[in-house]
Amino acid sequence: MKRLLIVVVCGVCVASLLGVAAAQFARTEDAVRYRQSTMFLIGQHFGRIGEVVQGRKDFEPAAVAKNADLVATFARLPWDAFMVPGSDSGTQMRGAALSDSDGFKAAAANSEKETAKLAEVAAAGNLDAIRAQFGVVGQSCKACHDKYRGR
Ligand code: ASC
Repeated sequence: MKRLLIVVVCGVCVASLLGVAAAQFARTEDAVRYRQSTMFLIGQHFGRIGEVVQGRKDFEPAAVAKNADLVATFARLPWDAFMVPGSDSGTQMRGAALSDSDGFKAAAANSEKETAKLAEVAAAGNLDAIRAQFGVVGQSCKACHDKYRGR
């Protein structure tokens, strides 16, 4: 009985170590919801910065800095949720994100890097510099979407 317990416990430990991304989510649909929720939040807060850099809203440096900080934080979150096998089914995610996971991770890392830089630039409060880095972040979003997001 004791031996069986040890075997079961060890089995669970090994399974959880091997599971990596999948193990972080109880169900495939949790991974989908997690990344879609995160992307929604990124869109909301990046969009608010967009309204300012495009001249549709007044420039309030503290508000832009807060939004950029949130975008940089959220941009660190969703990538593992794309690495769950089968989670592309019925979503806008293309299977290429899984089959070319190195390319996907590189594109994700670039977005993390550029959003972190946007947060830094926004904290300094120069609108022209914010506008320029906003464009760089937008390109990093687009580069990934072009390859790994369906329409
Ligand atoms: C956005 C948004 C995206 C990106 C992308 C940048 O504001 O919702 O998906 O920027 O359009 O090219």
